[in-house]
Parts: sequence; C-alpha cells; structure tokens
Amino acid sequence: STLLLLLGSPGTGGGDGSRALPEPQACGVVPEAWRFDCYPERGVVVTRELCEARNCCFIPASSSPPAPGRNGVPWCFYPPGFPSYSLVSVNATDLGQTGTLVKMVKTYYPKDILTLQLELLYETDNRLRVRITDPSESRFEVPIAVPKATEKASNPAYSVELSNEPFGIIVKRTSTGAVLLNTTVAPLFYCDQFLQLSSSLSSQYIYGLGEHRSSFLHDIHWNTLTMWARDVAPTELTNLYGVHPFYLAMDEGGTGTAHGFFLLNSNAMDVVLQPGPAITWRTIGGILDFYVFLGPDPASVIGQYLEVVGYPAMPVYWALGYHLCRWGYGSSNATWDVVKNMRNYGIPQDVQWNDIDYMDRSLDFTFDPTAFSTLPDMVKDLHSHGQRYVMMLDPGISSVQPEGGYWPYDEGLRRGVFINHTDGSTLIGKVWPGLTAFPDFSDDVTHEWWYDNLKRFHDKVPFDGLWIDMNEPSSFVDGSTVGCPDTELENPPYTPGETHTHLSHLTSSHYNMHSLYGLLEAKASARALKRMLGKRAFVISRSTFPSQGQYSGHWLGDNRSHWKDMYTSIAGMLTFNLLGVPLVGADICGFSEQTEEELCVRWTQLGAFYPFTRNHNSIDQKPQDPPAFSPRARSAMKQSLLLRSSLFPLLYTLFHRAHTHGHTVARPLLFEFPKDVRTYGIDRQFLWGKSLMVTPVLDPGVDYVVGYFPQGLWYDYYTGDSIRSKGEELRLKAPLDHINLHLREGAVIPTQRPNTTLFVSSGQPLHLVSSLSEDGSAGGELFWDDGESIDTLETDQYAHVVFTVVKVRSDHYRPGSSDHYRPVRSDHYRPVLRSDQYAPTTTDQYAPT
Ligand code: MIG
Repeated sequence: STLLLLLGSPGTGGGDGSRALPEPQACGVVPEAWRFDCYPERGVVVTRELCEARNCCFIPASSSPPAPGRNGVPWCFYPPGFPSYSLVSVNATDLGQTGTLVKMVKTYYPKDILTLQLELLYETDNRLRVRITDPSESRFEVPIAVPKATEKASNPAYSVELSNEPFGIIVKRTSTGAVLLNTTVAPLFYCDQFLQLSSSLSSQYIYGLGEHRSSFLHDIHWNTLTMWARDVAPTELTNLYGVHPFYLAMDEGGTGTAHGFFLLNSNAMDVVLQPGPAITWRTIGGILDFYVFLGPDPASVIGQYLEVVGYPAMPVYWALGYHLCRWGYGSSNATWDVVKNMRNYGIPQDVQWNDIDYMDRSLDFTFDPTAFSTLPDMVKDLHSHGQRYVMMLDPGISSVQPEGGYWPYDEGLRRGVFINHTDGSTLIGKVWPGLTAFPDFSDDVTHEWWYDNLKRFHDKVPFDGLWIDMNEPSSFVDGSTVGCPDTELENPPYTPGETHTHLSHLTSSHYNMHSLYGLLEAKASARALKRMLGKRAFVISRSTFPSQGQYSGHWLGDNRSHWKDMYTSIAGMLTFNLLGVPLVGADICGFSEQTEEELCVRWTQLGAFYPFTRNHNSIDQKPQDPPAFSPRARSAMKQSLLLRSSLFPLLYTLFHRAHTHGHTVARPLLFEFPKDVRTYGIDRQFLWGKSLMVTPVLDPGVDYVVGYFPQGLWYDYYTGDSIRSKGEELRLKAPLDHINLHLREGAVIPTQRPNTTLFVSSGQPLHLVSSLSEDGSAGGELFWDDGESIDTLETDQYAHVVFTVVKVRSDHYRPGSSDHYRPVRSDHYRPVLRSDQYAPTTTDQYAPT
C-alpha cells in the first residue's frame, strides 16, 4: 500500500474499489491543527502500514513527540473525503426535522451501523437538541430525566444547515452568523462500540468537561480529556472521579457571547481538544444525543444547561458552615476533643465529621464498639450546641458475614439489591472491609433497602448528613474475585484513556452505567435523608454526573498539602459551579502529605470562600484543625471563618439563585465581564455572585498578591476605600491574617453578625453593605427562610427582599439637562460599616501599584 500511495492512484487500492488510499496532495493540504486522528489507539506505535490499512494519511508531524498522556499532532489522520455517512432524506416534524443517514463503506471497527436516524429538535429559542440513533435497534440511553419539548421554538437564536455528502451539521448563531458547531470537519463514526463526532470550535476559550485537574480554561493543544469515573488522586491529564461531557465556549471574535454543548452519554469516552480549534467526542457506547445552548452570555448558557439536567438543590443552611473532618481521629473521644477545643477558642464550627475509622471493621452501618463507644453521646452533644454530625458511607457491603450475621448484606441478598454477574450470581469485589457486594442504586428496591439501613443506624447514631465515598465505584481488585469475563464489552475495539484497569466486572449494564454510580447513590441517599429527617438532605459525593447537583455536593477528592493543589482547587470549584454542583470545595489545608502552618492559614482563608468549606486530612498526618496551630495562625483562621459566617446571608441568597435560576455561586470573572478577554483565563481570583471578588494568596512567603480588577469602581471590603480600575492588575497588601475582598460598584449585600454556628430564623442581626456606583445607585437581594424545611419556596414560607439604592440629587438634578451628572470623588462612596458589623481589623489592605 505504500507503493500505491506513492503512485497516488486513487480508486485502485486494496481490491475493494471503494478503499482508495488518499492522494498525497490531499493529505498535504490538511494543516496540522486540523488533522483528526485516524489512529487514536493508545500504546500502538502507528506505522505507515498500520495507518494506510485504514486508508488514512500518514505524515510525520513537524513537532517533537507529545508529552505523556497528551497526543500531539497526529501522524495518521483522515484525508478529505474519507468515507462517512450521507444524508439521504429529510422531513419536517413538529419539533424540527428528521432524516436518514446511510453509509456504504464499513469502517475498520466492528459492527458499523450503516443506517442511522437523525432528529433535530428545536426545543427552545436557545436550545437545540440533536439525536442520532439506530432506527433498527434501541441502544442504551442515559436514564436521567430531561425536559420534553412540545412545541417547536418559534424564534430560534440558531440556524441549522445540513450537509448531505458527507453528512454534517452546521449550527450558527443567527444574530452574528458565528459558527458554533460544524461536524463536517471529520468523518462521523457510528459502530456498536465506537461512536465519534468531531466539530470545529468557535474559539480557543473552552471550559467545563469535568472531572479533570487543569486550569479553569482548557488547553486546546492536543489535550485528551477522558471521561470514566475513577478513584484516583487529582492528577493532570487523567480522568478523575466524575464525568461531565459538557462545555461552555466563548464565540469567536471576543464579542462576549458564549454557547454550550452537552453530549448526553455515559459511556467511557475520550474528548480531544486540538488547536484547529476543534473537538472530537469519541465514546464506546450509547447514542449521540447532544444539545447546543445559545446563551448568549456565559451565565445564560449555564442556566440553559441546568434547565436540561436540573437545577441544584437548595442546601440546608448548615451545609454552608465550617466543617471539620479527618481520617484517623481514632476514637469518638478524640473527635469530641477537637470539637471542644474549637468551642474553647470560639472558632466557628457547624459540623463535625468522621471518616471510615468510626466503623466496626470498616462495615457500613456499624460503629466501633470500643474506640467509638461514646459516638452517640458526642452526636447528642453536637446537637445541643447547634452543631451537626456527618459520617462516611462506602457503597461496598461486606459479603463476609461477621459473627451474628450482617443485616445489610443478608437483607440485601434477600431483596436482591446487589449487582450480579450475567449468570445471576452476586458480583464480589474488594474494598475496605474486605470482600464486598455492590448495591445496584438504579433500582428502587435498593433505595428502600438503603433507607432501611440508614434508619436502623440513625436510631443508634442520629447523624444529620452523609458523605459518600468510593462510589466511582472503586474496587481494589480488577473485575471481581473471579476476574473478568472474556467478552466484547471487556475488550472494546477502542479503549478510552484510563479505563482499562477499571473496565472490569462489566455486565452489560455496568458498561453503560459505571459512571452513573455516584449519581444514583447520591439520589438514593438524598431521598432517604429527606424521608427520614423531613428536612433538606445533606450529601457530599465523590463521584458525580450531570444532574448531580439536585442530590448532592462534591468535594474535589484526595488533593495534597501543596500550594499548587490549593491553586488548582479554584479551577475545580469554578468548573463544578458551571456543572450545576455549586456546593463544592477542596480539602482545606490538603489531604495527603503534611501541611504547613502558612499553607494552612492561606488555605483556610481561601476555603472560607469555597461554597462548601471543609478541612479534611488523611490518616497518619499530624492534626491540621485550627487549634493545632500557633496562636497567630489560629486567630487568622478564626478571623476568616468569622468573616465567612458574616457573609452567610449573601451566600445563602446566592444558593437560592442557583436553585431557582441555575446561577453560579462561586463565579468566574468572565461571567460578569464577558467582553473583557483578560478575564477569560483567570483562575486565581473569583467572585461570589456578581459583586464580591476574592483575591487569595496562593504562594508561600509573600505579603502581597496581584489581582486583576476589571474596569469599574471597586471597594475594599474592609475599609471601604475605592479603586477605579481601567481594567488592570493591582498589587494588594496581603499580610498573613488578611484575605483580599473587594466589592464591585453597585452592590447591596446582606450580612449577619457572625457567630460560631450559623443562625437563620433567629439570633444574629442582619446588616446591609452597599457599594454605590458612580451615579450613586446600588442593588441587591436577600432570600431568607427557616434554613431547613423542604420546598419553602413552593409553600410560601420565605422572605425575598430586594434592596435598591437611588441617589436623589435634589441640589443639581434637572430632568433633561445634560450636565446633571457629575462624577464625584470616589471616596464619597464608602460601604457603610456599622460599628456592630463584623470587619476584621487590619490596616492598609491595598496599595495600587
Ligand atoms: O481509599 O475513607 O477521598 O477523603 O479520607 C481512601 C478514607 C478512601 C478516600 C477519600 C478520602 C477519605 C478516604 N477515602
């Protein structure tokens, strides 16, 4: 075939007339940035022979070999005109169009589906849905409830063009003509276990695509993001605990408009970003079912995405307090001592947690009868101090019966709640307690059994919320105790990134549902808690999937006590806010390895602005709770936690907005300043809502921090001093006891006198802080209710107060006169800091450079 390529004789290759090798000129015209990988299999050294056997172009790239885990410029790529599907018919439907796609030539993967059905659904003016399915056989579809449109959008913000030969979809924004999607750039694949769709991207500014550890703005230089839920400590270039095939992208040309894309598919997949800019979705199952969201601003894109997968739940108020946890307190008394210490120092703490070490022999729904004998008393004591208790549960249920039997397993077997092998026997893996069975949370019977277990345990230990770990699900053995069967599902023709070691124990449903496990466990847990306690459920889950926010929050997993991990937590937090899981935070001070005092102080200050604020530490590390440090460090931590507590009314109101409108809580600057390209890559600063900007120190040994201030007037939160920025970087003073906070002009934010636990319906007085804009106006709001009842909005048990400040310029104001507006010296506008309002006492917070 090498010879044929050199001869460049089209149409004569390989005996099969349609299998022609591409002409060298055709290969040569493809720019490197636009090469779509024809040989993505990992671990294969792609030779000319292998490449040409696929009828692809083989040209070594100019660049040096790619970094590990990152594919560089492909040497083997699809030529223009590579066989793909043709659109042979199109018909109008009530909601859009339907069409038939056919393909004549099989690909090099098994089981091509040669006839496909295309459905275009103009669901709303800002939402297009496209489904490509197999008309002859139904394939797996993700079991989450998405809205069903009943009427075709009347005035869509998008237009759709279909290319017939080869088939492709081009989606444009009507108002600007910007191309948001163009799938003609590479051939479409639709085989039983290999589905691939590529598209141009309209810019290099792309966000989302969790769960990965990276900067907030993704790198598009040959960056493969694998999606397959996996128990692995946050590392770059590898798939982590959750799966979120959604991206937000800015339109071309820096106009500030944005759009989104969501592939509703739960199979193992690779998502490849390349500098074209372009994207490839490569999944090994399910169907191609995707949405395009038209925004037009970034925040609206997220709102539109969350309309599809569900708005996040309104958290119970104490979810927003300070949580303290570690693996390896060793006993309930040691845990209790930490709580007492916190109280002695007057440091805010709403919730105490325990990790698996509270369990008896690592068994769920038990507690160690000796080391944790006082656990029930500790929990009662927490309650009598207005504090809460949360403990860990792992999904693996021990199948080795300890003496006296083990109800969760025995009863689970009796009710048939566990995942089985295809022959119907219980699949056994290995987790902390040893051999374990795995509950099948896709089944209602399992939900009932989970509830019964929780109830039985709650009667002994009246816990308030749940921490669900290991739910990727994680197992310490590949497959099961009997290994893996030798089936097509176990040996897919293409294996996305880090999936092979876990592409195991695959019953056909696990192949499709693996990455949904954490979602379904969270759903079962939230349901059970609501039913048992009659209040909003508190669940924090390690594994997540779209729609997760309806049931749980998320922590970012097993980070290390490094400065870098503190920095990447901001990107993680912002990404999960885009993904509809705003209740998110990282282990403050770091999980593995030993933290240091300075790092822990800075991290506690940043963590005070995570929507979910928890200090958690690994086993065998020295304590890192605030009392464990020097008086100076301790008081800096205390100050930042009191500050958080004082801002609770704002935070709670932001969560209300997330719950009712799909807004972000911790918000990237680009959401508020989408026309300012300088904000697009910012992930060292962030906002709470639209106005409160947080500029944490992320480096050791410094007493200043540089932050970007988008154009406008900003007020130092503590002093009220103002800065008028042209859109510039400023150097701010940042002594160890200080975290920089600035209020954007035009805000009114509700605050509360802080306390060591949060109060909602009674107790601490509320205040307002207002940062007037140049024209003397400002606005804001407060959502307030009892903090824990379910559906207070629906049942009208809440207060929603809107604040507006208008400057009345009676001295000067003449309607219609052109000179009525005069800028006033900015220091006239200071937030009113009332004497009883909490403001940490530091001096000289900023010094513009
Ligand atoms: O295999 O329960 O991410 O927070 O402390 C480790 C022990 C299991 C992993 C969690 C971590 C937790 C730890 N768990």
